[in-house]
Amino acid sequence: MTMIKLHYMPPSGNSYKVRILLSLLDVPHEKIVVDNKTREHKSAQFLAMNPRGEVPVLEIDGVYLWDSAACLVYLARQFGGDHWLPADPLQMAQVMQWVALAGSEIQFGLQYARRGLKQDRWTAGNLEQGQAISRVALNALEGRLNKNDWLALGRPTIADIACFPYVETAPQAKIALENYPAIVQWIERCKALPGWAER
Ligand SMILES: N[C@@H](CCC(=O)N[C@@H](CS)C(=O)NCC(=O)O)C(=O)O
Repeated sequence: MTMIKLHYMPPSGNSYKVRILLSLLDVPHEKIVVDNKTREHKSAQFLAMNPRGEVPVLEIDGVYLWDSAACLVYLARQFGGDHWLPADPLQMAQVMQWVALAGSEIQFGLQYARRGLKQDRWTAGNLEQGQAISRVALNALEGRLNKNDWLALGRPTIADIACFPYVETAPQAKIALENYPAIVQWIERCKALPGWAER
């Protein structure tokens, strides 16, 4: 039987994406907390698992997957049949364009602006720049969700999971979601899915 371990930090939004899918698919796994206080994720031992020194890392029978997007792809295809990430090339690409948004404007805008405010650590521009990048993502999401319940394929997929954590915490990046009513409704729709993990 495949042994799956999630190396994560409880407050990490990128780890939360993986926790959501593990929970939705009810995949047996072990959780290993990485100690942020001792900067364990920058240790030689951790860097051997993930050269970027970040969580999450998903360990599958001794194989290490880093980046939440890779973890979602693996779990969806291994345990979710065609539901969360279909094998059909066109459908897969329609899901992956939103996963790509999560790794670009959402990370460099919403995630880093929030982190800057919480930790006073600004690695990719100041608050104003972060908020401007965030709005590119939020406008794309709002435009899509205005006319659709889900980001891709008319059903929940890893597109929704990948975008969710840092969109939900947009107010912590000092971006009010009141101006994005379709996003606010989508957040509630996601949280109502059976098996959705608590933050
Ligand atoms: N693109 C990566 C980003 C990972 C990332 O930013 N991880 C953060 C936690 S959410 C981290 O490990 N930060 C530790 C640090 O920067 O010291 C992913 O999606 O997994």
